[in-house]
Amino acid sequence: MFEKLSQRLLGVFESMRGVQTLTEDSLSKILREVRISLLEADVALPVVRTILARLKESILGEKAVKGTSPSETFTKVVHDEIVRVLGQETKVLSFEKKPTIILFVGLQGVGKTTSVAKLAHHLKTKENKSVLVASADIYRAAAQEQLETMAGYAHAEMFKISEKMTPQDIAKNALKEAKNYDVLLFDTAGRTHLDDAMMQEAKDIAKIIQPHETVFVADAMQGQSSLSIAQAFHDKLNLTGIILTRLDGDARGGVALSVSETLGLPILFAGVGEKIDDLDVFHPERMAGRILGMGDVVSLVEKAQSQMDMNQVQNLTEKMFSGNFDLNDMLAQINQMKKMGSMKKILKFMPGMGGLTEKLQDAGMNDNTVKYQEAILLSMTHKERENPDLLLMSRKERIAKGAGRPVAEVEKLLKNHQKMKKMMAKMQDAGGLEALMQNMPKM
Ligand SMILES: Nc1nc2c(ncn2[C@@H]2O[C@H](COP(=O)(O)OP(=O)(O)O)[C@@H](O)[C@H]2O)c(=O)[nH]1
Ligand SMILES: [Mg+2]
Repeated sequence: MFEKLSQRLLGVFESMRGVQTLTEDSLSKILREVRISLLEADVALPVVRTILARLKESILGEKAVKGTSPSETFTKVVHDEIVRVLGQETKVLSFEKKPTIILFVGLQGVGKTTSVAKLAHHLKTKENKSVLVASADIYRAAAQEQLETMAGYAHAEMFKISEKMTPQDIAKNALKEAKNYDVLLFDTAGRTHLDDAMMQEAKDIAKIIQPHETVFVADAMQGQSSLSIAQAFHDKLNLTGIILTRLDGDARGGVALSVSETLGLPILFAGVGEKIDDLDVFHPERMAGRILGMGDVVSLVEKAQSQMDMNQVQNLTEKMFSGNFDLNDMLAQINQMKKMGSMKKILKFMPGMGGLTEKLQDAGMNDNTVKYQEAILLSMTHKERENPDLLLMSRKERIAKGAGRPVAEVEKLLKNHQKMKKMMAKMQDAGGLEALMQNMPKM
């Protein structure tokens, strides 16, 4: 869905090729191009303004990095900004409460009922949760059957309503039944337009079920009108997150780039089709990568930066030796390795450390596996990388799926991390840090 925006932005970067220094003039010309790209993608005007202001600030603030062209630096700045407007971090739902109650709201036809069933499927298969679904839609003739059928695909239980139940009755009774489940997903009726009665009903339901998450479902194809509707729901219901549907369509993507920034809410999931498993966890970083289609340039800039900035290397090296080497550091190290060439190269500079090269190879630290390890690490949350002991089997499976690697590889990475930690201690004993810094060639 971001094809057009992708093409335009890539065109902007392309036009900067060969530019050696960025003048005030050329910068404002380029920013104007970016502005047009965003507006054409149907990004909301206030969000476009925010993005441009921050881009300008970052560009002017960015130290000129020797070895990178303005085009490369600019690409990285735009990438980082897109990650930011998409919500920065992947938001992971918490299921500490039992049952965890999630209320779905939004206009009619946006994909609420479908998303309830998809999320039920996701939670059952990826999170191993027991799920009850319920629908307060008593208005549309087939609404209850629709959810029941789709929930059936997910093998989730559906709360059965009896005749004459009001939406409020359904809320009360479904809540009672949900005591035996990990999660209650509560679907509501929508109207084709904003409507006081609909809002009041949703408020009544929220008051009864006291949801932990109130999710607004928005159709990415509907463009900017979704934003004011979302805002109206937010004002009344205190939304906690967004599900964007129809990202498989040919929408221009503006809603995705506007909704999180406008409401200050995370996009939790993206609907990417009509089938039960067409629901993806929304990763801002990966989405930005997809939009720009050029993660390589981003790391290229980082590579040059690291080669120029020995402080950065020193910081990481110090961390390596600190004994608190967690998976976030491992990820940072993988990034460093990509920039620096390889671990071997670093070790070569350290007297007496040559032998460790093989051991690192044994521990899986060769260039081929690094790519996969990075994918696995990126599929974890920051917290999980901080404390890998948190990782239960179900999460490991999910991480494996997210990274497109077998679970055994996730397990192996965790073991390798333990090994590395030990190895770091060994290096410290050899007085490696100072030796490393002294022998580092001037780059
Ligand atoms: N292509 C596509 N269609 C979707 C998606 N989500 C929902 N739909 C379709 O949109 C239509 C309306 O969905 P529904 O869940 O009934 O919307 P509700 O009125 O908000 O409950 C159905 O035909 C769904 O199959 C999606 O992510 N992609
Ligand atoms: Mg529905």
